[in-house]
Amino acid sequence: MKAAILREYGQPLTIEQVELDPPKAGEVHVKIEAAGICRSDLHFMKGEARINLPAVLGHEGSGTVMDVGPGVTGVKPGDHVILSFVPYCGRCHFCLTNRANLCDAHAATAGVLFDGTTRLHKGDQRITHMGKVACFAQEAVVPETGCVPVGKDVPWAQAALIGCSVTTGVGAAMFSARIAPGSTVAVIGAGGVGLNVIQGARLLNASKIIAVDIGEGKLEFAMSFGATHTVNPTIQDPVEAIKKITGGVGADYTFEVFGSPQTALTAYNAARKGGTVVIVGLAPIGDVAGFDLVSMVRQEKTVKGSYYGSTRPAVDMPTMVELYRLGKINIDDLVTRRYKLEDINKAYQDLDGGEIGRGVITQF
Ligand code: CND
Ligand code: ZN
Repeated sequence: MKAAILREYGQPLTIEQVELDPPKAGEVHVKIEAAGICRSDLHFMKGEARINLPAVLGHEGSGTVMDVGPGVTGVKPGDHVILSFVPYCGRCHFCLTNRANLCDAHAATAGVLFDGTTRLHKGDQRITHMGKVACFAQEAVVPETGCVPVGKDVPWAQAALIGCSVTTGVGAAMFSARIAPGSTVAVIGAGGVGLNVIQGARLLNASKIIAVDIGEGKLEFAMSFGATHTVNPTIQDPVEAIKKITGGVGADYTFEVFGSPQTALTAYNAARKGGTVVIVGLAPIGDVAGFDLVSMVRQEKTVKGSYYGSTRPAVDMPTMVELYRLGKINIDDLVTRRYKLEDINKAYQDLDGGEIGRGVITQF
């Protein structure tokens, strides 16, 4: 089958024919129908994050079940599924304490399936599966717990986005921050994930929702997802601007959704006394942000990370699907560009070049 392969950091992906072995016990063979263009994959392409190479990237996907390995009971051939990039073991400390997004068994087997091996290879050369999803390919073999069944009424691209940006962004607002009604929110970075934090804040009845982005087009687009105010840090100091909009105090909740020390510091400094700073963006490995320690103590600021929106994908993705069906979250307008798998490098140039919304591969 055809897949986009990352062979070297800093180099374009190459479209190649590779082999995919049949699913083993507890695994599912999926035909990929849509795959989202998320910045997390770009971090690997640029070497800002590390993965064993060669690798098939892609962690935001949807598809049709083709066949299942022994013991699989949750899905059957023909089912439509959203792929989760944190399949869970159901037995570790985190799975058993309602935090399956932090599953230990998944973390211990990064880039391979739960049994420690890959189904992807080219002859003798083993190929890494990003997030146990690897959906920049015609097909994938994934763990059963990485498949979330979805109704056939949900279009493929929209289902794929629930696989990362929607769940990560809306989840960050809903579960990581638990935004209280009437509170003020600032979101630094209004890309595919940030727009979902913004619409999550709207869903939770935040009052002022301030979108911060260096792209004017991004800011305008953010208004249609619920932003009430916009700030362009290339034009004005973002911390001063957020304080001004919030009556001089700063926002109750700030979200960093780009991935850099500088934007994390903006998020920290723009949070009000007693406020919560949620870090969603993945900064390049090794980067550190220096927060002022005294203000953190005297102002009791909370800084927290948010992985996969602090969701339990198996139960929270169906909630996202329902919110989409009810029109309470807008995924249709998030899908702004469609690509063929062959054009994946162009899709990533567009992402890095600041195109609005989310690109999705819909032709394999
Ligand atoms: P995308 O590139 O679509 O959005 C990032 C946005 O940040 C863009 O709109 C940029 O214009 C904007 N930006 C860049 N610099 C600045 C700045 N100085 N100030 C304000 N805005 C700026 O990326 P994405 O939405 O796909 O991903 C965003 C981050 O989230 C990225 O680091 C990705 O790896 C991470 C992420 C995290 C998780 C998770 O589970 N926590 C899941 N998926 C992606
Ligand atoms: Zn992602």
